[in-house]
Amino acid sequence: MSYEMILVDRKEPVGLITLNRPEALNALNGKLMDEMTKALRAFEADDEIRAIVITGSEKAFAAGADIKEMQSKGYMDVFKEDFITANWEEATRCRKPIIAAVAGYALGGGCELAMMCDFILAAENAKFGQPEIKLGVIPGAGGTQRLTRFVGKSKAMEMVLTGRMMDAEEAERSGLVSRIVPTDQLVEEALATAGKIAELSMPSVMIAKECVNKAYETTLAEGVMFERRIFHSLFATEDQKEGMSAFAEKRTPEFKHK
Ligand code: CO8
Repeated sequence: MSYEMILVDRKEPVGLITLNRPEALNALNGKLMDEMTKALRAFEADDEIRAIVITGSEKAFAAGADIKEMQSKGYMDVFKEDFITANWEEATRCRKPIIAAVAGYALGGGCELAMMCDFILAAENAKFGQPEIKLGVIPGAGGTQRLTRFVGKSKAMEMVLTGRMMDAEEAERSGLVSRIVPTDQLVEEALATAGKIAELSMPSVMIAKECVNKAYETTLAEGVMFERRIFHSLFATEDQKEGMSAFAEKRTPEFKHK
């Protein structure tokens, strides 16, 4: 499949999607999001791909939804097309792990897209923000909800109400990103991290992701019970036998991903 606004690389067992609209700091327009949705679906269906990295350029992961594309829309336009659910939420539907590798600006929809991924690796030059308030709107792809869960009410409220950006240090301190890496090593480090995950048993990885995500959607008691039942189910996999036997035999496991 050929794409115009993203680059897609199969680096088995990792799939790499690079947002590639440099003239607009990777502003996320409908076409780019359609392409990303297709690329994510293709990786999801590809048995040789077991983890995904989404990245942008050194200057911008993405400077938000495309303001010029949105500016003339009216209420009935956005209501009728259910702007944005159709092509913005694929990252939240993927069952394979997705790492957002963020350098430069991750603003508005760009920050929201990064937060839809399973975790964010930040380059030293990363800047996160929800500046929609300065445009006379508010975040529309989950920013008010996900940012608040990541960094807590006070910081989320300040960022959403003022549009102030957070640098990588503050983002790490606040729990928005898992770690900071040198800017010129970001993609390499994200691919290496994704590669390590992809070596592990795929059913365990997919199920672990489901369990962590469940923590956002349920009570502690229900979440713990969900985890326990799912934990039990992994004893039906060949990989559980292999993983535990390999430990006992002091060798590296060879997971079959089943
Ligand atoms: N949309 C469209 N074009 C953009 C965007 C954007 N979000 N961001 C940058 N660009 C364009 C600029 O217009 C400029 O184009 P041109 O050269 O044709 O004038 C080019 O990218 C380079 O940008 P700048 O010259 O502004 O670069 P600077 O280095 O001076 O500044 C900034 C970088 C600070 C990132 C600045 O570009 C900026 O403030 N951008 C807008 C950030 C913003 O407000 N983002 C939020 C957008 S709204 C949003 O994301 C809502 C999400 C809701 C859900 C999604 C619905 C679809």
